Amino acid sequence: TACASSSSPGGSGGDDVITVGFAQTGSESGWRSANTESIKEAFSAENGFDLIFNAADNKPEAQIAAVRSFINQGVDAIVLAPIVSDGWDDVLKEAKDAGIPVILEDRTVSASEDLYASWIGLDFEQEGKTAGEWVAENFGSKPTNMVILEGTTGSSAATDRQTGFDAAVAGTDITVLDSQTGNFTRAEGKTVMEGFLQKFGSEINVLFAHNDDMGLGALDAIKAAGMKPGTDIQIVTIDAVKDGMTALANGEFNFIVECNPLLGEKTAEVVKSVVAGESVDKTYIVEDQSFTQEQAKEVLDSRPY
Ligand code: GZL
Repeated sequence: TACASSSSPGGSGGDDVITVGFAQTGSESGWRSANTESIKEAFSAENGFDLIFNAADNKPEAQIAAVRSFINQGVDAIVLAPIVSDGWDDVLKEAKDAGIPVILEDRTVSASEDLYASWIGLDFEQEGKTAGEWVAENFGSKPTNMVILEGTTGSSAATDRQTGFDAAVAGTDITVLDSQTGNFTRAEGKTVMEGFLQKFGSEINVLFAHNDDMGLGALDAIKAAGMKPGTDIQIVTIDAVKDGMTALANGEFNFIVECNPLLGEKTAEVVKSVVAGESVDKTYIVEDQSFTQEQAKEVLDSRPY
């Protein structure tokens, strides 16, 4: 005979264990690794969770399939870091119909907000604006050519960072020679930067990379072209992961805007409230900061990720 099922809709643990399906983007960057670690640490057994983890290898269709699988497993809640903003309406409706709350962390979706319980994220538009303000302050008054390594096409992180950046450099004497996606990865950042260098070479004064990892990939291409990163081409990035902050401290990057990946604790707190039927805010934005080369030297050894 079937044993008594747990009190939660489909949780596989004991009565008060919360079974959570976590649909992560993949492992595309240093930021992502830190984010995954933060979530796994917060959704531990000793914190009362049974976490089912899926990394979708940066493939939106695989991530949708993962969420559908969590619904079929009857988890108590789903945490989702959506690779791209669009395409979520159907599967989020299925989760809602199954009575399974969805909590977004990191990036967000374009679907109607009644299809998710809450979003724990970052102000990507402000991150882009802060990066753009640095470029405008340091280059805006003289003719300046720049290239841009965009994040994953269609992700809220890339879209909103670019929106903020564009607003900050509007009206300056800065020309964008080219802007292409490097999909937030080092490898693609390097390849796209090689293309930029073949086309524009020493005409390029500034590189804006939507994340450290693409900027780190670009470093290899810039050096291979016989140019000095941080001097011949000044580089501004977003994330502030250890390798990025190291490049900033040693003068290869010029400015980094932080994007805090440590979202696990807040996300776990919100999941517990939602599962307990308590009301939660629709949005929780985690604070960011920014770093110059001098500031990076000061804090490098104490950075948690
Ligand atoms: C931002 C996050 C982005 C990071 C990248 O919150 O979605 O995805 O900036 C990561 O490093 O790949």
